[in-house]
Amino acid sequence: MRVPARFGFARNTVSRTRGLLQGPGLRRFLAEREARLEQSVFKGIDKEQFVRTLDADGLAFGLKIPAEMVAQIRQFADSSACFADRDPAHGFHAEQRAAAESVLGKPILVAQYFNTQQQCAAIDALRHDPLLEWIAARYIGSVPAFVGSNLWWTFPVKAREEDRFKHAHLYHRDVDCFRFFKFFFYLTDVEPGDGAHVAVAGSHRRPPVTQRFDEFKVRRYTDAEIDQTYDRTVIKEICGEAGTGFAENTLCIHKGRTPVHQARLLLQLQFAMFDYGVMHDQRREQDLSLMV
Ligand SMILES: O=C(O)CCC(=O)C(=O)O
Ligand SMILES: [Fe+2]
Repeated sequence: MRVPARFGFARNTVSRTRGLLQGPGLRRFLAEREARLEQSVFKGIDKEQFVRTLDADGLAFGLKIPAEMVAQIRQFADSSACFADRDPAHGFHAEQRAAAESVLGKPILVAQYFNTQQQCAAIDALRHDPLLEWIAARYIGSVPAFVGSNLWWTFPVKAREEDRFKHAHLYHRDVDCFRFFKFFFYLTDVEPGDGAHVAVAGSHRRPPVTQRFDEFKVRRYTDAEIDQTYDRTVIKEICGEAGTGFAENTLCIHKGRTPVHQARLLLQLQFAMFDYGVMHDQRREQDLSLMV
């Protein structure tokens, strides 16, 4: 899937065909969410405009989680173990990061929670929010598959280069499905220096080509390659207070900045045309263990 999905014509053909086959099912799905829109926690969003912007720019802004929901997710994070480098054997509680780092013998750049949707009611509510599901269906053009929630800390550390590479702190694009996108929500205030997500608006339609066959490749890019290819005005460093949310088709060039001041807690909800079972955070409890 990831290989054919690198080709624009394959992405468009598969999306259109599936949209046609699923017409009635999609209309029912949209109508059902529209009937429950007042239950959404997101108010004052022009949903048609949101989807048009997401389509045109690969990025759409303006979502905000209510403060009490932010508090519930923070509470979940404070009371649960996170896992260094997303490794189920490397669990620790965030306030014990220093001890975990001495066990691992390196700075911890990223630590992720597991089974978040099952264990945190606020995350489950967001995943089922009628506005988010409506946007997903309309954008994907067929009944959307929810493929996973992911909640992780990015810590302000002198990270190893291999960890910055592994944890997407170098520019790249994701080729996860024929049609897919992600909602991102900050659960901490993110100002410059706090590990902002950076994305290049419009680059889902215009990948950088600085090497031969680049349009079909999936690789990491240097900052210089991106700065040379795109106008500064379309390179967006996305900041915002806790609760801020946006949607991104991560075929757009993007990266996480390595924080230098505060840690960033981020929730991501991903929707796609198909679920290949590789983006979710579900792990068997018996496979999880604490380091400290
Ligand atoms: O941590 C970030 O902001 C980047 C994450 C990323 O590359 C992704 O979610 O696809
Ligand atoms: Fe990514």
